[in-house]
Amino acid sequence: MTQINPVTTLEKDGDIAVITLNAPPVNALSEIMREGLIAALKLADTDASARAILVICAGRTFIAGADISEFDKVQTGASLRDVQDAFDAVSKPVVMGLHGTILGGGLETAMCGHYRVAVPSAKMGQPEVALGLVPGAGGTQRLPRLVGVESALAMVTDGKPISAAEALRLGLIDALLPEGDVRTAALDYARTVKDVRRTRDMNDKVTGVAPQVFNDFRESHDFGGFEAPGDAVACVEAATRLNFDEGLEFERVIFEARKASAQSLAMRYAFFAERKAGKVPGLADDVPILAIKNVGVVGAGFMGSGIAQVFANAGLTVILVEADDAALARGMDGIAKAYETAVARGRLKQDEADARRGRIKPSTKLDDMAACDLVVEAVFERMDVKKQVMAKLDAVLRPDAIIASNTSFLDLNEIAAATSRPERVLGLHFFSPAAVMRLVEVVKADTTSASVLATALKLTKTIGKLGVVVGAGPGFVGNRMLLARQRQADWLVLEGASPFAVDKVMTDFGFPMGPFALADLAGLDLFWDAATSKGETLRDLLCEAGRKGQKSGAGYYDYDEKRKGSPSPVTEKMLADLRTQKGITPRAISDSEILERCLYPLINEGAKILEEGKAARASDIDVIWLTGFGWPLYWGGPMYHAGVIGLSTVAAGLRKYGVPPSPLLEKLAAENKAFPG
Ligand code: 3H9
Repeated sequence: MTQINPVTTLEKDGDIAVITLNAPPVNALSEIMREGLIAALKLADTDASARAILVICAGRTFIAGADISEFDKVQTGASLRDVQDAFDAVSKPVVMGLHGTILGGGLETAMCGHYRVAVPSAKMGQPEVALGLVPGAGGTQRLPRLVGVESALAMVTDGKPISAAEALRLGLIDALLPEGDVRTAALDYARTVKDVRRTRDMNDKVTGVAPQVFNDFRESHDFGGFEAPGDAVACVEAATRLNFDEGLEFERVIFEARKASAQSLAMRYAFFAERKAGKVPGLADDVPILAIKNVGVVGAGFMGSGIAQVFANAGLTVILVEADDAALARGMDGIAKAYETAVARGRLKQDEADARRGRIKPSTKLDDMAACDLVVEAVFERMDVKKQVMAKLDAVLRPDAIIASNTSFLDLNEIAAATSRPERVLGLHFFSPAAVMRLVEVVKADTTSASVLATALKLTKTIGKLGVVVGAGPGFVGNRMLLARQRQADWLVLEGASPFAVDKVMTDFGFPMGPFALADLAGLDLFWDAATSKGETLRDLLCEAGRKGQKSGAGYYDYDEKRKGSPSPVTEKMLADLRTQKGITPRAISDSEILERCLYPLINEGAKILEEGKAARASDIDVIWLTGFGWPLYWGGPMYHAGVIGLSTVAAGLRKYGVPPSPLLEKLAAENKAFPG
């Protein structure tokens, strides 16, 4: 065996030269990998005793893409273009043996080989759009040559990987191998191949494609504010009107422009921010993790039922407890319906749905939870109710069991103190709908032990969620910042903006909905009490009039039977009356003022959260807003975006609108710095 460099080996197996790349964790195609691969291809090609070449990767995956961390640096050494040229120069058949996640530059490299074979569990795709990029190593030119324009357009614009079976059907790979050892099966395949077959020379599927195909595709797809998918379409289109080398050059120019774009910078930041979020400063790697097999959920309302499904979907047995039979039956009906819908929409097979549903055991007795390793309470959001449930759970559960609260706003320290085991209490703040939303704020009470925190974080991974650790305090991170925005939004409408204009500015910025549509969705009576309502705010007035949001058919907006909202003249009239009552003469408010007043106080609240140590890093706050609150990915998150605008601009804006900037924001603005990642 020849060790070409630390990550590349070349060896002979009979008359096949085997190149193995080995750069854990995901074999990203960094400079050393590119150099090694090129050198190995050259050497294998000159070996007269080798009839064909097999390229495989060690570890959990074939190349998962170009090395994203290199994109911000000046590129040195061999480029991915050099890699492509090296493949094109080889005079022997090259087989690519694929397993794991063959993504981006990984798939592009695979397509440089002459034959591709994969195990059934392999997944492959061009996810560059998720980083604000287009494929930049020939993907937009080779993919349509293999799978045709229609499938290539879908893959480069939605970025979703396809299965190996689908890849075989489309012509992206040549054979499915048995699951397991790729090397042995791919070697067998390599022994059968005879000819060199370069993808660049396969022009059938890109010849004679009518330009209308691309116009139709553009017209039938809405990419929202994302720029990259449209550019990717242009690159695939280029494959049908330019020769291969011209097409490559066209793609290269667009890739470079995209790499330097604000959107791609923000999306690459978000990629690494998400991965950093799982690493908690001060939490040692060797903290004991407790085994969680049996879980319980108290409260079978919408939230509790959703959380129960999340656990059941991940293979855990769940006891779902509700106080009375009727409420329990309603919860279980809702769960059954959710699984039926999943089957009807083809997202789940019937037997899998039945198995998941069967893992949720209904009960009206907390005592049935005695064997649970962890219980989440999802009861009514009121401190006295929460404390009562916590105390009861404390009495029923094993002393080593963990109790988690799903409170979204209440003081977790007070909740933990209602038990005799405050070190085993924490918050697991799921977002609604729990089965869909990836984010879970893992709330650390002052007393929560390191082991309990580490266990909860591991659990969020097991159930396919993204756990971000936050400190206890009203609203934790996400809702606390949301409240800062809502306060400004409420003032804006009193001063003269319509709620619908505020929402439009937010949706134009890229949020899926604005603050008032969001409030309607959550229910306007969430923090409203008829007994104490003073009728002093628009929300009070709406609730008093029975307009409690989407669920009651009206809130800020009027809703039709399909829950589609339209601006309501009733709300406008209530608002006008409220202004008169308060002696406010409405003024015209510009879109830019609305935008600044909705964003800057939210950023300011984030700065306070950082100052108070309630979030470990600014990027954790960004991840929370990106995954839990619909912050547009291409703006990178509020704290990142503040850095792009400039913190001094944010501080000046806050002062202009009468909001004192936080000391941290002031300090960083004065030093001309951004929030530290
Ligand atoms: C591209 O290829 C452009 C080309 O078209 C043209 C170029 C000219 N680079 O996610 P995980 C790290 S763009 C560098 O936790 P998983 C990651 O940061 C790229 N690092 O594991 C983490 O590091 P750490 C197209 C990368 O099992 C560690 O690996 N490709 C890269 O949950 C483990 O990652 C993509 O967009 C990378 N490309 O998921 C694929 N990928 O341990 C992006 C990962 O220090 N990657 N790392 O925190 C993924 O989607 C997932 O990482 C993957 C594994 C599915 C592969």
